Amino acid sequence: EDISGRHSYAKYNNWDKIVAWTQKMVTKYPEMVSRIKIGSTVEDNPLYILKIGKDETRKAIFMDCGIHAREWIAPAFCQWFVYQATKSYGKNKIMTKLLDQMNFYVLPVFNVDGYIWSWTQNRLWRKNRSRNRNSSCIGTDLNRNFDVLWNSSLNNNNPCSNIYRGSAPESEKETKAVTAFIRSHLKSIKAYITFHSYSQMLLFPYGYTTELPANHEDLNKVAKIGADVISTRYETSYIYGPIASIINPTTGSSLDWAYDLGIKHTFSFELRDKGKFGFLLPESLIKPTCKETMLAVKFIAKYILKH
Ligand code: ING
Ligand code: ZN
Repeated sequence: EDISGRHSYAKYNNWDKIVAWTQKMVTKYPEMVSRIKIGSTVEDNPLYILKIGKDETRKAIFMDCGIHAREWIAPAFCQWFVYQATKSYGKNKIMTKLLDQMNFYVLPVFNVDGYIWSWTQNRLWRKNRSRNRNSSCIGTDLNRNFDVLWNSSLNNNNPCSNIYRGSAPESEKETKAVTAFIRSHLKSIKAYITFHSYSQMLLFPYGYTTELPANHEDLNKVAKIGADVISTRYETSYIYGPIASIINPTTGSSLDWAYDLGIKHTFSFELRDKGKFGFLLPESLIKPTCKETMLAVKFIAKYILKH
């Protein structure tokens, strides 16, 4: 990958470029963007959230990208989202209305240490980079580390597994930082959206059971329209449904945790593609992927504003 050169929305950006970019966005849009350090990683990298919008008391949507290191299209989307939101404020009617009435909290890279590792050492790394007791294997799967049926027999307890749950619920600094932030903003946060790749799916709770949540009809409707709207741009086909039935039963995920905490609209995107390139999605597909995804995210935001 190209380590030199400038930040670009049409390229994958390494961590240093993303950090510089967060600062640039604050400088460029001081009225609309602020950077919040919610914690740091094992390797002492900062966890930054960009807050887009104007004040605290309104509705908010929390979005995170890059909980898994190798899913590079996800951080690329979070950057694109911030870029489009700020750029179209005052120009695009819908985005202006959204930003006038709600805040977006965007965590562009959740798993910073893993992301750096995927750039420098192992492109297909998934977990974070924390050391494990009594094992030489490294890393916890942050999306199995949340305090939601963490202890179930479904959740993997082998530190060498790619889906290792960690030593305890919220054992990881990254998980703790995110849960603390969400808990302390729970009054305003009306939706939680987490971005992964790949498979082209729009998922919602539950992962931990095949039982349906109380507002299933509502979630299913929003996901259906979200998937439909994605297809309008490039005919990209998405499937949608509850994690447990669409993928498989999964405990300890951020999506279920946020839902059971009380955020009744939680969604997980599996972005492009369906496996031709998989995690190694070519840079030429970043923009189209971001553009179509933006349509669904805007739809969800509009829905949240109305309800
Ligand atoms: N897939 C997700 C994973 O963590 C997922 C699927 C999403 C499960 C949300 C639970 C909640 O396994 C990828 N590709 O990481
Ligand atoms: Zn993932």
